[in-house]
Amino acid sequence: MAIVYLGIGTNLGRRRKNIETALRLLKRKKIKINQVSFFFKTRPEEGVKGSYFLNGVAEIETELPPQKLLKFLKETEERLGRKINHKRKEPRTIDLDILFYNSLILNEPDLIIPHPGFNKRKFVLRPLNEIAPSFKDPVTRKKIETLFKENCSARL
Ligand code: PH2
Ligand code: MG
Ligand code: MG
Repeated sequence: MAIVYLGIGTNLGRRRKNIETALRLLKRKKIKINQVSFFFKTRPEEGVKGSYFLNGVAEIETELPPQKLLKFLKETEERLGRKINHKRKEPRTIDLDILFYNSLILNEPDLIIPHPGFNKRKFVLRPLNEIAPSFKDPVTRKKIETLFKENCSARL
């Protein structure tokens, strides 16, 4: 069993409903949802178009290896209306990103774990700090609460 942290974001349509549907679909694949953070409104960053996001994170437990989990997350995004070959900056009904997979460090063309840039993103660190402050980033070996303080607290 792997403990995985997922980043969840939506900035199109009925955002709360999108999140609820996504979580329900995850459970169907024998994915256990251990914790879900609060979701909060954020401004689109990094050039993403459209209006506000709802962002949060979830801690799940799964037997799926990373690539199979990625495939399932993409299928779930598609079921919620996201196009298969979506562009990076398009608004999205749901975006499900693998932030951490145990303490794995993975560098594959289509899957990098930990998720690149997570430690600069307030919309990830803030909810992650709520549910997993003591989790250690395997790259910097710093706790989430430390990364949160270093990168976010001054700008909250
Ligand atoms: N995701 C991005 C880029 N920009 N901005 C916000 N506020 N929330 C996101 O989830 C987000 C973003 C890439 O997927
Ligand atoms: Mg993303
Ligand atoms: Mg994504």
